[in-house]
Amino acid sequence: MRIVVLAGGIGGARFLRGLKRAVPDADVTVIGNTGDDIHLFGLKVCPDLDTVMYTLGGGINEEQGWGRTDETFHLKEELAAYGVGPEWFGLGDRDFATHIVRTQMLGAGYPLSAVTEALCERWKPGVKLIPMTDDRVETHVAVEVEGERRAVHFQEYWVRLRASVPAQAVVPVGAEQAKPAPGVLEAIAQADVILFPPSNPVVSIGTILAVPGVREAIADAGVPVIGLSPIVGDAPVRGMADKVLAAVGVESTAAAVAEHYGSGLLDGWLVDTVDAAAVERVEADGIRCRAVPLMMTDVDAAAQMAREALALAEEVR
Ligand code: GDP
Ligand code: FO1
Ligand code: CA
Repeated sequence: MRIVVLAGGIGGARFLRGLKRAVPDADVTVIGNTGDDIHLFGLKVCPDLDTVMYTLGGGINEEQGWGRTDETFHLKEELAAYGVGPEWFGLGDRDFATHIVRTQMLGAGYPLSAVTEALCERWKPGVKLIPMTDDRVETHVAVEVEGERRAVHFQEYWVRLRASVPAQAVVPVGAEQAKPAPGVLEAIAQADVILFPPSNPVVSIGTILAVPGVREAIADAGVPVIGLSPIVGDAPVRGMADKVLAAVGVESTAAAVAEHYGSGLLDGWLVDTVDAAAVERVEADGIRCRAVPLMMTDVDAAAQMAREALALAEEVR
């Protein structure tokens, strides 16, 4: 079975680990969000690609959900001693190596997709991980700080500001000109099922869908497209997705997120059992909906969610 998954960071990665356990022999292609990417200290950092790679490769810091296990921060401290920041973004020593290798290969002329493949030779994530595009796309957030409207990089909004200032707009800068990376449209066209894991609908999956051709390819693939809600009990399970949903005028409920994707894109939607009341509303919109446990408390729980998603795919096929 060929499965395509559009993934952000933590939510996407943890779901993928469950999917691999549920269907170990499936051929899984992951289209990763690169809108969170940031250049720091002259290095290209790809948080969502790395979170997927480290989580599936066994190198992730489990508690944090991002960054490396067994990490130290000597380099960051030395940079700070020179007064070189930003101090608000925690790059560890082990993680730095990934960004150095990536930046070196990009400098030598390799596209990000080839670099990602090379990094995955070490981590062996058991999936084909492709960035959504080889072109530069950077999510910026329009905020108002002290009465003045300005745009900040997504990481500054998320990590430094902790989404504590209202987001007025979320813009994937460069997306309109971006081309899907090699293999993205091919994987979608050849998929037996397409899954939206419980990733951020705006700044993870929304950004991938903003790359011209991706949304159309998914709609035209003619195979079940199944999503899992990242919103449980009217709030994000982790993080601040409610803030960026508000910026695009979507309420923070499992049903509203399904409607945001729409029946033109989604065939099936899983909500958590606590949101069972949403099933009727989602189905009224023409999207088949089931309420099942959606908390990824461990890999087995994530695997069970993957099984439910694949079962729903068979139901709508
Ligand atoms: P990020 O790039 O690290 O923010 O990760 P993603 O975009 O892939 O996923 C973020 C989303 O995952 C958040 O909106 C969370 O609500 C959601 N999420 C995290 N853990 C869980 C979980 O156990 N269950 C569900 N349903 N959603 C989760
Ligand atoms: N998230 C944080 O909240 N604080 C950090 O200092 C931080 C550093 C960091 C370094 C590498 C990396 O791959 C991810 C990192 N993240 C950090 C997570 C990440 O940037 C965001 O949580 C996601 O991009 C949000 O979607
Ligand atoms: Ca992310």
